[in-house]
Amino acid sequence: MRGGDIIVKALMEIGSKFVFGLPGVHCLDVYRVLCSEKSIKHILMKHEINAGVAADVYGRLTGEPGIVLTIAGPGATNCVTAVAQAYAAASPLIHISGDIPLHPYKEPLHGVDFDDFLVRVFTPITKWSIRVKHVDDIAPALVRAYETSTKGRRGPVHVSIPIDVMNSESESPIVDISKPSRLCKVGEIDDETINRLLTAKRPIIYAGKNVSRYQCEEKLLELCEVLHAPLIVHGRRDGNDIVVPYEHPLYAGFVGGLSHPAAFHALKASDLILSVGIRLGCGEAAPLKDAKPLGCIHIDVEGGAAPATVNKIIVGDIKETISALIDRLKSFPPREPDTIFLKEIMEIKRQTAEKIEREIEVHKNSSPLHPGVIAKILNSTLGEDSILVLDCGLSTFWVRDVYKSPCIRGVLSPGGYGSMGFALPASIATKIAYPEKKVFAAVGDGGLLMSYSDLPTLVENNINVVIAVFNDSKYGQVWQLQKKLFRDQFIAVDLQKVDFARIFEAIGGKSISAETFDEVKVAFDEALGSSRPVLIDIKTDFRYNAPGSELFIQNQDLEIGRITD
Ligand SMILES: Cc1ncc(C[n+]2csc(CCOP(=O)(O)OP(=O)(O)O)c2C)c(N)n1
Ligand SMILES: [Mg+2]
Repeated sequence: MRGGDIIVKALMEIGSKFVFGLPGVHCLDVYRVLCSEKSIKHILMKHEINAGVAADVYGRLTGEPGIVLTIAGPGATNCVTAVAQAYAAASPLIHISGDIPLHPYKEPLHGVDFDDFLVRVFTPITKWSIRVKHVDDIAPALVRAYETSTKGRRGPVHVSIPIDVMNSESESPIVDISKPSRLCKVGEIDDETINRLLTAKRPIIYAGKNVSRYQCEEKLLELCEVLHAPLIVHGRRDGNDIVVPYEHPLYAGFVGGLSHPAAFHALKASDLILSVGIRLGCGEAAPLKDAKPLGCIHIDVEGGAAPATVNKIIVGDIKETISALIDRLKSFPPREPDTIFLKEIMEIKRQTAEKIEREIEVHKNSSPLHPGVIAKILNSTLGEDSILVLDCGLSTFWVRDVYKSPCIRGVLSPGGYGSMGFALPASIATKIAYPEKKVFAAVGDGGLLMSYSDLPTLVENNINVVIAVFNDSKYGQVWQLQKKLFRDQFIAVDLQKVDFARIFEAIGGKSISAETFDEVKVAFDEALGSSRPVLIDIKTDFRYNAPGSELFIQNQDLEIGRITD
């Protein structure tokens, strides 16, 4: 067996069904095997960053590592942004790259001066980065890669395989590859924990992205219902880390760099926080400092340095631990809900939505279209069978603020790393992971210009997603920042008017151009009913700042990172 055979066999053993990749000389031996091995489908991406984003999103949605395959040097480094984003998003991903030979000259093809430079590039943005030195070490490395990326806090790993290692024959007769177990213990729930939860007057649940990475939003909501506890989730500018049905009577909203007033009130007025899937030691955990007077009970897949307010840490598999907690709680008489507290939160939630609604209503017939008006149409167009994928920009902030997901996992966004160019490759992976869902991507013209090398991928594979381009010929979000900070002076925010509809037509896709409310509505319905990928090019206005900037509570320290102590 050659290196390529071992890699493909190992991928099959760990259950991989898709590889997002782009070939070249340093990884050609894998492609030789993929020619005949049909149980793994290779999706040819046209830029490695898009391949990496697709693998990240596949991992986020399925809990199984997304696989990205690149050549050495430029192929691998083109993937850096995507891998870093997967790390920030705790997304399981295995990046396999070809690599320069074991003992190269300086400046070899696709290399620089150090034979281990890729290992070093990927070390700070992965859970594990390794250069495999012998063909017999490939299988153990990939098995360990699987285990590392899926255990505890999930994340990306990078395995680089020098071309001479990949192209050599294994001399050992049996290549032992077996999928490692992912079993994680159930967290221990003691009587005191139960007692505290049942006797607190205003407990709330604060949930972070590990809930989503372990696909246990349903269990989380059940826990909220058993405790009559409002749910707040960690959120980002680009969207929330966890998505539950917006109208759920216990869902208050998000806290983070921007906090929804209802969620903020819930946090401040609560007397006990049950935090679930929050990573200790990072900004996500900062709201735990507000846990007063009874402190915080914390459940996650790993421990860490906690603020003094956290007085109980339970480490275990999130789903199993929540289930065990629900079972214990149900064996006691239910706690009495604090109806005044719950009503207050829901009233603030209602009023906030109403304010956003009023602003949109005023602009319903403005031209070019207000991004919020477009976002509102989505509320009546998308449903429980849809996943909305956001990019990063002013227009998608509007969608974030206006769209009310009717279901769990109904919205996907880049997360804290916040890279533009997410929505297109993410929508490709979303449709591959959930072929039965309708997938709708909302992206700015700037975001699409960063990723549009993979528009042909939609057509080639007939991936029937909808790509809605909010085309304002601007880096709208940066224009808004400059308007506020530079007193109406602007630089580097104008974009050439690009006719994306014609570009997509030229690639062989179906396009619709829309400029009015009615045209957009008709276009959305038509596109969502199509069996082909459809791009909708919508002329939009960049002059309306997202409501979040005024209505939501801003915390600069959490938004950008630590500024002051
Ligand atoms: C890779 C990357 N580069 C730069 C930025 C900074 N940035 C954030 S939003 C934005 C403008 C986005 O423009 P567009 O996609 O057209 O959306 P709009 O704001 O116009 O709606 C920029 C440049 C970023 N987030 N990611
Ligand atoms: Mg724009």
